[in-house]
Amino acid sequence: MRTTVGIIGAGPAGLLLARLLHNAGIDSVVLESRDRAYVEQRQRAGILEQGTVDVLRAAGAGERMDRRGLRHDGIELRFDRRRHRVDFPRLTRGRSVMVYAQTEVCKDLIALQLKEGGPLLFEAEALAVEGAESDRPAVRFRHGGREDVLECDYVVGCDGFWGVARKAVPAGLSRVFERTYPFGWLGILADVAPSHDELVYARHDRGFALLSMRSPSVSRLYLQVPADTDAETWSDEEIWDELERRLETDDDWTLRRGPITQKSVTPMRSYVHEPMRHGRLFLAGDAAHIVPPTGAKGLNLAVGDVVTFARALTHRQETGSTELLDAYSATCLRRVWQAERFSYDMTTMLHRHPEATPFEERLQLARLDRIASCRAAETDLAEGYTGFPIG
Ligand code: RFL
Ligand code: PHB
Repeated sequence: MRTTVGIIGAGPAGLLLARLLHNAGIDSVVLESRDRAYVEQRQRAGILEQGTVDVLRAAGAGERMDRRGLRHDGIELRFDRRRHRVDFPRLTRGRSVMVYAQTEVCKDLIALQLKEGGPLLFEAEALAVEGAESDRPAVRFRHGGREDVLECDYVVGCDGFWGVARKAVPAGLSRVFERTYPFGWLGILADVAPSHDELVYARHDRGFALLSMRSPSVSRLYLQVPADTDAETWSDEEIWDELERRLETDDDWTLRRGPITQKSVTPMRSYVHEPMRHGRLFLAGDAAHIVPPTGAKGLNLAVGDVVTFARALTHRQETGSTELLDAYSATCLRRVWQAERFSYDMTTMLHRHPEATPFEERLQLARLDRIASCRAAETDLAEGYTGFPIG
């Protein structure tokens, strides 16, 4: 098999890249190790930045999002039983975010790719990227019980944190910047209308809690738990009781309960692999970087990377210049580090660290109070949350 761009992974990064390249008249093949149902059901992100919404619309993938997605103009911060709303459009000259699940973005992009785009192979596992330094890189993969080779002009590793693409960068040329956290998130999906019309991020002495949603009738909620927690050790009633405690306020707000349809624990990590390019191998999305989910940035970063790559390759095809491809890693990393900083700040401001001193706990409250009382601090949060510019 031969193609211009070999894409490993059909998460949001790989699928959107295939769409952007198709729209630019550049052919690609997508290899995905899992089956279609798995990719379409994997519960993950829920918040699309303004820039991500704009990119999906421009790519012709925004039709269902515009019908089903929920535009949100703010979030609520809860601390000390107080509530503070951050109004995005007021602070950012009109920007907002969209609540539209990653699963839905993937379903939309898969349907478009199968209808209009190039090959998208499910249950096709990339085994290794070969010849990244040459001008004929290749992906060795297994599909239908057979090993095969995909020859490419470029390979883009969109295969997530556990993928194989990153391993093709020689150890001596890689630098990894990493931080793990001693806690994770217990996430639930529940068949009950959200108890608030916007997302609620709560700092509580017992730990962080987040109220989010998937639709007007489905709630998504998270609780900070110790990193090694087994989700099954929490009964449904214990989960609701703990959410209620951490989200409590001084007014008459109440938490609606309903049947829990899914629960799982997600570990938290900050991770950046530099550089994001080696020869003709480019890394995009979680394959190159991870942020803790508190800032809702992971999917949005993946979108920024593949937009940057598609622009750079289009520029190369149109002008013959490799200038933008050569700048790919540096261009992406600037935005990645801003998102790393934002996600780290949100995480450390809102979570209970098991070793935090009373002094550090007071500092967390002071940071929240600063956001609630100072427009510059609040604007900084609103700008970070609604997203940093791509490119
Ligand atoms: P993905 O989605 O992990 O997709 C990688 C794909 O590659 C496939 N793959 C392979 N295919 C072929 N051969 C191989 N050898 C392969 N190895 C792997 C995998 O099967 C998979 O299909 O990476 P991508 O595309 O970079 O997208 C990244 C996002 O999925 C991720 O950053 C977000 O989900 C993070 N995230 C959030 N991001 C946001 O922007 N907003 C949010 O609100 C948000 N909330 C979250 C999140 C992540 C969470 N978890 C579970 C980690 C909430 C949670 C709980
Ligand atoms: C979600 O709805 O899954 C979600 C929302 C906001 C976050 C993280 C996850 O910061």
